[in-house]
Amino acid sequence: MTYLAKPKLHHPSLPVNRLGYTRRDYEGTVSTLCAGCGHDSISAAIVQACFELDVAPHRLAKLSGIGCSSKTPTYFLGNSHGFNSVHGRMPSVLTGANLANRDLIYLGVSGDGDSASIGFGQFAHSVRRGVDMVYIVENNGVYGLTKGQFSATADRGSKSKRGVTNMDAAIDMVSIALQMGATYVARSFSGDKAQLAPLIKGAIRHRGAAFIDVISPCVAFNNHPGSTKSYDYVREHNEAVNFLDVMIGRGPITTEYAPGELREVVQHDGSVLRLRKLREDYDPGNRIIAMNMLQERAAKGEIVTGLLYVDPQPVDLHAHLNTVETPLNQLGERELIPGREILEHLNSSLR
Ligand SMILES: Cc1ncc(C[n+]2csc(CCOP(=O)(O)OP(=O)(O)O)c2C)c(N)n1
Ligand code: SF4
Ligand SMILES: [Mg+2]
Repeated sequence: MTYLAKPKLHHPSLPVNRLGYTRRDYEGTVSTLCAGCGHDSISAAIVQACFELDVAPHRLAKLSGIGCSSKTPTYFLGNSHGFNSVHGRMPSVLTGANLANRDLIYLGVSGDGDSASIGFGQFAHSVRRGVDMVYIVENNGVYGLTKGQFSATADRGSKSKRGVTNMDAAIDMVSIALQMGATYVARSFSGDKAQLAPLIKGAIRHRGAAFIDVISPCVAFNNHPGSTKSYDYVREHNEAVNFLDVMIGRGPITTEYAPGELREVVQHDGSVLRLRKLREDYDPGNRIIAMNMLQERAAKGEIVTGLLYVDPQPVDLHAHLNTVETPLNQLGERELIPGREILEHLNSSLR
């Protein structure tokens, strides 16, 4: 396979972040996806989020499964760790990597086929275990890579490009993530980078299972009238409940916000999620309200977007398992060879 590298030359006036990197330093190779594919816009939002958060590229690991969506990690964060796994198996590979080295940021990128069909069990269990990760599903309602079969997230009654009606019930990934106990749950649209990039930033700073469902139209197979995952349909039926800003340290509140419209959530790591409320009655701190609203709106054919739920004090898998703080590859001889006495004590406790 050939990958097209982008030219290394950077314009000298490109802005740099606190680490001295330009946005270009967070890009990958040239995308081979169809022109206009929503997935490329998600890659651009990931690049923006990592650039703005001053993420050191070597401190991030990107993992994926199989699909057009799962190919995208090649097109962003070219200087980070990467693992392109088997179809539907990204969550278990990510879980293993995270258990071995808790010092990295884990970004799982998957598709609706990869996560709602063959990998549905893996998705559900990684979320219910509270793996500290950012899990992004690039949701186009079809298997794009294998030429447009309905996926399990395709809405009942929606039509394929050839006019066939989908008769099966849709799996709503956001509802499942909420039910499985994800502690940061959001939905967005690939065509709305201003909404999506801050949601990714908030998820990166979250210390628990963060899930983002991004509706990402497939221009080749699912962007026609009759589809509920087309650019036109999503633009017409999108209802954002809030708009997020992520502040590292408390910045002053700008005049953009009218008093009463703002809700601040301080996360475990000190970052502040500043939510501009677009709906007065929506509380992102209440899992039940989020689940009810999603169901009500879905019944009307509406797509609710924004930060739907956040628990600012999540408890992740490492805390559940009481694992050692040090990444396993940094453990020294003293910790790994505890001596005869401790070993005998351990063995006798297991007899
Ligand atoms: C074990 C296995 N089964 C089936 C396939 C064929 N396959 C490749 S990608 C894919 C679906 C991809 O759909 P999705 O995750 O939605 O990604 P998209 O291409 O739509 O972004 C399938 C079924 C495979 N590669 N491996
Ligand atoms: S087939 Fe669909 S999902 Fe795949 S690259 Fe083309 S537009 Fe994107
Ligand atoms: Mg898909």
